[in-house]
Amino acid sequence: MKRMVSGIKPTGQLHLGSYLGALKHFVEYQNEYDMYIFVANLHCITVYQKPEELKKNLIDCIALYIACGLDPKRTTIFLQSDVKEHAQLGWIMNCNTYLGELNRMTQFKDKQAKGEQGLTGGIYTYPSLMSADILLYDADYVPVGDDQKQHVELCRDVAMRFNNRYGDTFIVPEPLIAKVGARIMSLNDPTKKMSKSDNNDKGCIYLLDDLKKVRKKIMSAKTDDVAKVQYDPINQPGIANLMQIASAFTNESFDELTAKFDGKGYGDFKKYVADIVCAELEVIQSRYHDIVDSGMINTILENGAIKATAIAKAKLDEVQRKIGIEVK
Ligand code: ATP
Ligand code: LTN
Repeated sequence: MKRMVSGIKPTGQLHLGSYLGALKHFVEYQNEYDMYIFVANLHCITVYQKPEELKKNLIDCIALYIACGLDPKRTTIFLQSDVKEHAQLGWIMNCNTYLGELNRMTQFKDKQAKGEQGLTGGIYTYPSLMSADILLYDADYVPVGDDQKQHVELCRDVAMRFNNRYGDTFIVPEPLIAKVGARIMSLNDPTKKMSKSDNNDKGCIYLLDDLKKVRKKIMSAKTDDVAKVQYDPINQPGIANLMQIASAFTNESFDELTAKFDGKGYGDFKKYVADIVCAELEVIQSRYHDIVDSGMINTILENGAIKATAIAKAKLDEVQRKIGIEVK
């Protein structure tokens, strides 16, 4: 069975972008792949988090994984920091990654270009930790949204370089990017990625948002005056984004959606999208509350950490032997 690894940062609440770009696909893949899905809590502290909020977000994140359909019997679910090997291999990967490579990462470059203050060393070296997250598990595939493709490509380069220097050690993983939903855009600025770091709450639908609020955000999503439902991301980015969302939920093609709304207004189309999104979120939210009440999360994390550690430890031991930092 081929193996997959992926992580989601528990910075704030999970949103429709992380759901459609990543989580929904994890659920589909878990029948066919040996899945390792973790909460990337070490990645999220690259930006200051209030400790009490972070703790709540961690619990919500795990509860939402399960509410969205991840099954702890089939998928190993764990907290990144519970498997100490991530940080340790992260350092070794950092020592095998060139400054030039880190300097090319667009996520970091964008933050610098925007003049964001207080950027930490952690944000800069974040891709090295991400390489470790993946390589520890001999993952064949890494299912991610479009914005993470460059990081997975860097991980491939580092893995190949390491294998050349020290002999075959790592499987060189491939990013797995969904055809639909890989880049869900903000509802009020469809030229920007939907993101929890977005300051404007109207653009982002959180999985735990009140459903009335969800409907309102979709109904007031920014569109255009072309007045035709068709897939034209350049001239009609708002409508294209809503079509991506609808298609990711229903599997309808863009042509099918265009035919369905031929001669109808944007109001009808938005109502359709709002109905689909709210129906699925309603189920997720009700499961989420049951999971939080059940107290099952600690047991899931304990079991996940035991299973993940067994694999990660063997890989780290092999790496440490090969690079010569051990005496035994
Ligand atoms: P944010 O920008 O909201 O802080 P992020 O992308 O930095 O989110 P995560 O929440 O860890 O961080 O992302 C989890 C997964 O969801 C990743 O695979 C990421 O590529 C994907 N993802 C995040 N936002 C979107 C989006 N708007 N559209 C599609 N996929 C997304
Ligand atoms: N960098 C990712 C989160 C992440 C990840 C990973 C994804 C951390 N480690 C390993 C896939 C594999 C993000 O910002 N969304």
